[in-house]
Amino acid sequence: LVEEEAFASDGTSNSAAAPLRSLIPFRNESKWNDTTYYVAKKKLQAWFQLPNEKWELATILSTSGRESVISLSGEKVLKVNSDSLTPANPDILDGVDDLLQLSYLNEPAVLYNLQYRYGRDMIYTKAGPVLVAINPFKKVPLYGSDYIEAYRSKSNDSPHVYAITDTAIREMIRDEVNQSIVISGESGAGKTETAKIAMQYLAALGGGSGIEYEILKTNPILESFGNAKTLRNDNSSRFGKLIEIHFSGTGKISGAKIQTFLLEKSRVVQCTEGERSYHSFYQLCAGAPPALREKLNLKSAYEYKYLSQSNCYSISGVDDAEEFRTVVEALDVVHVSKEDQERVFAMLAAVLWLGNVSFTPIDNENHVEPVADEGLVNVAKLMECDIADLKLALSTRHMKVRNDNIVQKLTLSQAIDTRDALAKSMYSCLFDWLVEQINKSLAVGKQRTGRSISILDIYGFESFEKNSFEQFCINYANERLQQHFNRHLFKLEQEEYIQDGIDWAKVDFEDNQDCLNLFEKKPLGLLSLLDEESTFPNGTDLSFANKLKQHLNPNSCFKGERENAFTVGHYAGEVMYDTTGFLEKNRDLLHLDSIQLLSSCACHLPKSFASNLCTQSEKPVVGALHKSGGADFQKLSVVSKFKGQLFQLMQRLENTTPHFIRCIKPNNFQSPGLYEQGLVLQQLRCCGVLEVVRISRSGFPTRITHQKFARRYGFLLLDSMASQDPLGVSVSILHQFSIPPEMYQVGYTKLFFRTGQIGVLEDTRNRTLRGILHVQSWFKGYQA
Ligand code: AD9
Ligand code: MG
Repeated sequence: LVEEEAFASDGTSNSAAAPLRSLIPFRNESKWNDTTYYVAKKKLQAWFQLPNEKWELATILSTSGRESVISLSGEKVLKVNSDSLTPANPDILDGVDDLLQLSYLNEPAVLYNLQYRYGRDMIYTKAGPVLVAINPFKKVPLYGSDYIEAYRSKSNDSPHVYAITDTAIREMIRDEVNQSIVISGESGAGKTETAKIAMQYLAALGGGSGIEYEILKTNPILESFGNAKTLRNDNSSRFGKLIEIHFSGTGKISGAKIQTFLLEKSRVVQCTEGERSYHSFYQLCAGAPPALREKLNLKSAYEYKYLSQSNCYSISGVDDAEEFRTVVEALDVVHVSKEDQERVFAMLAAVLWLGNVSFTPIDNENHVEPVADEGLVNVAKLMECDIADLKLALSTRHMKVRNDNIVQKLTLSQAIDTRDALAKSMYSCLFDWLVEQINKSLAVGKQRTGRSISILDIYGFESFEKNSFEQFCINYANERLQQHFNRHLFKLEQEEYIQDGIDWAKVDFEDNQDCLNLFEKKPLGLLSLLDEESTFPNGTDLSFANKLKQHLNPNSCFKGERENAFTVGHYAGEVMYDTTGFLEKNRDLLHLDSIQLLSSCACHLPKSFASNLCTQSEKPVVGALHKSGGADFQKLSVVSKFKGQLFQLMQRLENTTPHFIRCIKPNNFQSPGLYEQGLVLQQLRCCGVLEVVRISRSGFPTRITHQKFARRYGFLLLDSMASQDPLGVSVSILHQFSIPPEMYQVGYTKLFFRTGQIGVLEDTRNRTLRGILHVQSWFKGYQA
């Protein structure tokens, strides 16, 4: 029974990945070299895309012209357009541990291979030089000292974070070059866990001095202060992190240094229903011992407005009180004194109490002042500042108009903004201060060789329904990292061809330079225009959007059709950004009055926050700090600072041999065993895995050593040819089966094939084997 072509072959239906598709031409190999040849054998398998975009394995029953008859699972038979079929790989390639071993490197083949492995708890797969890690969302038996030992001794060579880390160590020692492990992927994909797994391996192999223990203990601290429960991940890192681990001449860890990027500070004062603010707050509220509790006037989490607004206090399976003890223990290990720990907790409590400060009208012009209640009293006490100063800082603002210093009273919304800005600043300064203390404790010892391995755990490309300033910065960073990634892969590919004596025909290579120019060009790039608009007192999010349209429309990566929004064509897909809030977030203003308040505190922590905020400024403001005049605090805009950090990061990475790990989230439910093809495919595109595959495929992706090739196919030869050396055998096989010369290249050690060629040979081999088996069984029957 043949059903009429029931499915549209262009797969036009609903998919989250659909918008990305148009931008990334993933050239499916939908053509066999010679279809009739295959179909004659009636065993050809192909991928057929169902209307829901899922791929299903089909057997081709017959083909004539543009139409083929296929059978799907469940005996369903369909007549379809031959163009809607994509070749599938022979069974022997099921679950190969490097995607590049696939004969047909198309999207369904890649998806199927990863799924095949994932279903067997093989969460790691190589894509050439890149390690793909699919989040298992459950404990998998792949870690611990036995596994570490197996990778160290090379008795296990299946893909693993340990294997990548081991390679990094070996190459650092062998080549005397610094190494980096660059981990990316979207929220919840497993970057932070992967980074910790790599750190464990480094600590196991490079341990001995004890400093490795301190390094591992930085994780609970940074996760407490920089991670939060979000809708996507119960332990989402809200900052980027680079940890540089240094080694001594004997290969032992001698110290480390941590750099962090762009902490999401808005979370301190507002977060979405169902999400939490930073773990540190809940841990303190749940775990502080009675004496500390009393000293800080601590209440339960739900009594603090900053924490109660999102109506989410706990995380299933997590005991915040227990976590608090872990953090305190870790702070001890990295030598933060008990007194300083208490000050840190006082700052956390002060931030919480700030959120409870409320305001009351003082005149008929909407001006307000803080209510002198428990909240205000506690903030002053915890910050060790004068309550009158605090009150003033939260209700007035010093301005300089021409040459006059005037004091402006604040309206309710201005006062709330001022209060929240102070809370956000205090928290992010506290975070930076902790990182600084950790770095002091981990400071590289004297016997350093200057060799290091850096691990980068940074937010991946983000594209949501609504994208704001945060996504803008994150995606800009990813654009930079993608360029680094492409250049490196391209270089590696080139090196392998040259090493094996093969012509290096230039493969076409998509560069993202145009998109980077769109961001970085001066004076007419996204970043410059944003900074310019941010310095105009009358600049608004709308005027910014208009300015972009006015200047950037000719750029092919830019579209600005809508009001208050613009679209960037990123390497991973188009993203529309809503400009609402861009200017304010980029300015990130903290009034001079607030900084003065911090510097007036008796406690050394807020004092040091104030001086740190001053050193971030473009202009020296030390003088201004003591004047009552002066406008808002002048400092580097957020994007300028971020761009600076990013350039520094790229420079550091450029001087290392990179190793890439791409983490993939198989479903949005944090649930084990569920593999959603569409979601995985979208991420494979975004994180450049398909780009690796594409770059490799544009050349000769299948590589087999002459030995292996001769062993597998040698028996197909006529006797006279089979006795040669492996290279000779390889060449004879190629000739005997008339593989067209443009389909392969013969290297010194390996054969290089175009996509699909191994499928042809495998088929011949199988047919011959079947023939032999048939003869054998006939022979046995005859004997009996
Ligand atoms: V985010 O961008 O910081 O929001 P990450 O860092 O990519 O994100 P994370 O490492 O936090 O994700 O992983 C999310 C959760 O997945 C973890 O809390 C674990 O529950 C789970 N996970 C990730 N990797 C593994 C693993 N190798 N084994 C078991 C894992 N569980
Ligand atoms: Mg993380």
